[in-house]
Amino acid sequence: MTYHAFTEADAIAYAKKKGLFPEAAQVDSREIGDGNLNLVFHLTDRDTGKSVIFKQALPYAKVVGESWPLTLDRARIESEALIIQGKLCPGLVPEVYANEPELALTVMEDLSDHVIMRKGLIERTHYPKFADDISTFLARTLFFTSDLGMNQQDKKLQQGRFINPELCKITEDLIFDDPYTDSPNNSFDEHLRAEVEALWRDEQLHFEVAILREGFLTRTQALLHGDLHTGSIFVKPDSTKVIDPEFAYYGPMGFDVGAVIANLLLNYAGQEHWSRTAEERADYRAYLLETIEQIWTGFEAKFRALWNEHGVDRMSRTPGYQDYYMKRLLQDTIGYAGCKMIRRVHGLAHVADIDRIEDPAVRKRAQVIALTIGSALVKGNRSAESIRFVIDEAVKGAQQ
Ligand code: SR1
Ligand code: MG
Repeated sequence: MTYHAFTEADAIAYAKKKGLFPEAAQVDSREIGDGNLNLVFHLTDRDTGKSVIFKQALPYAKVVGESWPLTLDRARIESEALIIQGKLCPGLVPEVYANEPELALTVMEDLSDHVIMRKGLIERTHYPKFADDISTFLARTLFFTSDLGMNQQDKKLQQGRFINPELCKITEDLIFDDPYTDSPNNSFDEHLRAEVEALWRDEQLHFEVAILREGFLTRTQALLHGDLHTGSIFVKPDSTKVIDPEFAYYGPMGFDVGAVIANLLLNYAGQEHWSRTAEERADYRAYLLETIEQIWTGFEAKFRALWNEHGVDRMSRTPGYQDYYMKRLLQDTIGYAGCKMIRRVHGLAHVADIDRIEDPAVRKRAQVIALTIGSALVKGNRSAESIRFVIDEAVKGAQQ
């Protein structure tokens, strides 16, 4: 079948043709995609309740329109990455039922009993299993796709399947370039102009971003998810599912760990509004910071254990090397977390945690908190010694 963007009716017809539902079934189809790039259809059989998700890539970036063409190959990358992640972390990603490259379509498990984590955090929900689950996901996917945990020739071949230049270019521009200059891609409230212009002039910040950008462009440490924000994570109090790895490519590990931390901190900034009282705000912020600390400590312990037990590289057992590697990974995590916070305040794509705050004065306070913490993380990344640095900067950032 040649590529065409599905309507809700097309999705039903295709599902029946492929035998996912009987021909006579009464199937409801709803387009529910609220991301920046793709169509997502939720299909349910009215009688049996059986449901599946169809995710279809559009040949352009939905958030901008047809003027921004985008490769359909990202659907292949996404389903291949999901399959690799599913093998390494059973239960932590949705099951892929089918993949149709010509239609840029992936058919996968319906996760509607979960909620998108960004929404859950805005509602100040606690997820007691999340830190353990996401640190497992990060440790296992990053370790076993790296030269530490996989045959180094196989890794190079695998890298070839995940070059992903067009989606990397989005990241290179939107995260590591546009926010630091007067780019037409930026979009921000006029009330924030002075803060944004100060950031455009901040050469110390630009110097650190240039180093982090170089890492993103040149370091092929592990197969990354590549876009691990809280809109790419479905949660329930007892379950975590990572979705949407269409940005997957071989890059620096800290980029994925930093993405999770950044998005918890964006919600931390947004609590200026979402918490109704000072006490509620202090409680939920403490929960977010505790979660960040648990994610890093859990990740580090699991990654070191995998290294000690399954390391394939003789030289990586050289005394002192693991400590050196983990410290650098922590510093990268902190630097990338900062970049990922800053881009969501005045770059092209924002986050609901801050953008949905209606009162401009409160929204501005949240934006300034996010920019302050983000800049501190970027500027301090190469001297940070522990995850406490992030916690301390978050507390300071909220005190202004
Ligand atoms: C044009 S795409 C904008 C953003 O959406 C995706 O989720 C990525 O974060 C990308 O940077
Ligand atoms: Mg996405």
